[in-house]
Amino acid sequence: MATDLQTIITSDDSGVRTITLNRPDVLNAFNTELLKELGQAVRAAEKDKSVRCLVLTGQGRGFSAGQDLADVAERYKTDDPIELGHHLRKFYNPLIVKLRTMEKPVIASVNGVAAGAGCSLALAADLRIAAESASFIQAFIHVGLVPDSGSTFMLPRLIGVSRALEMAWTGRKIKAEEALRIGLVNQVAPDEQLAEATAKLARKLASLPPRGIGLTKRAINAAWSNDLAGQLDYEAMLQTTAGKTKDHREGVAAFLEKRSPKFTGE
Ligand code: T3D
Repeated sequence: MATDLQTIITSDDSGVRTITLNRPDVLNAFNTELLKELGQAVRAAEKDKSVRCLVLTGQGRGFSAGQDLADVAERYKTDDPIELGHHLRKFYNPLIVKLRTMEKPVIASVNGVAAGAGCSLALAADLRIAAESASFIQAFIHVGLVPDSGSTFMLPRLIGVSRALEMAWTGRKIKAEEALRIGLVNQVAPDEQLAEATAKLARKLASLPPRGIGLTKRAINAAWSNDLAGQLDYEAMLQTTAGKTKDHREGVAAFLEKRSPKFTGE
C-alpha cells in the first residue's frame, strides 16, 4: 500500500510504515503543509494496529533542512507575524511528543543532511541509522535562534552536556562517522545500503511482541525523571501488564518447545 500526499510519501511493508519527507528541492525543509501532513501521518501510524514500527526518512539528498526559511521570511512580511513560539507549539511540539511517547519503535533513517528542526526530528526517533554521507547540524544559531523541537532535551541525553553545547553553539556539521563515535546514531551504513539496513532493523523490531516493545519505551522514558525506587516500582507495574499478554505465554512456550515464537500483539 502506498499513499501519496503533497509533501510526504507513506508506504507499508511487513508491519513497517515508512514516512518519506518529500520536498527534495529544499532538502525537505518544513513548510506548514509538510508539518500538517507529517503530524497526521504519525498520528495515523500510532493508531494503526498493523503498524509495528515507524521509519522516517527523506527523499533526495537531504533528510530535512529544518524549518523552511522562505516560509519564515514570508511570515515576516505581514504586520503582525506569528510568533515563533506559537508556531512551535502548534506544529512541532505535538509531533515531537507523539514520536517520543507512541508505544512503537521509531527509526530515523537519515539519508542526508539533518539540520535545525530536521536534526531535532532525527533526535526524536528512538533509533537512528545514518548513511555514510549524512550529517547533523544544529543550524539554529546561524539564524540567531536557539535549538528547538526537543533538541535541547535529546542532545545532552544522547551525547552529554559539553558536546551538546558545542554542537548548538557552533552549529558545526557532524558527519556520520563522528555521529556514530559520540553516540548520536546507532549505526552507519554505506549510502546504497541504507534502505536495506533500515528495513532489516525495522522488520526485526516489527516481529517482536508489540506490548513488550511499547512498554519498554515507556520504561526507558520514565527513567529520565524517576529515582531508583520509583523506577523499580514502575518496572514492576509494567511487568505485571506484560506478564498478562498472550505474547508472554507464547514466548515462554516457544522457548520450552524449542521453536520460534509467533507474536500476535495480544
Ligand atoms: O517558527 C518556527 O517554525 C521556528 C522554528 C525553527 C526551527 C529551525 O529549523 S531553524 C533552522 C532552519 N534551518 C536552517 O537554518 C538550515 C538552512 N540550510 C542550510 O544551512 C543548508 O541548506 C544545509 C547546510 C542544510 C545544506 O547545505 P547544501 O549546500 O548541501 O545545500 P543548499 O544549496 O544550501 O540547499 C539546497 C536547496 O535547498 C537550496 O535551494 P536552491 O538554491 O537550490 O533553490 C536552499 O535554498 C534550499 N534550502 C535548504 N535549507 C532550506 C532551504 N530552503 C528553505 N529553508 C531551508 N531551511
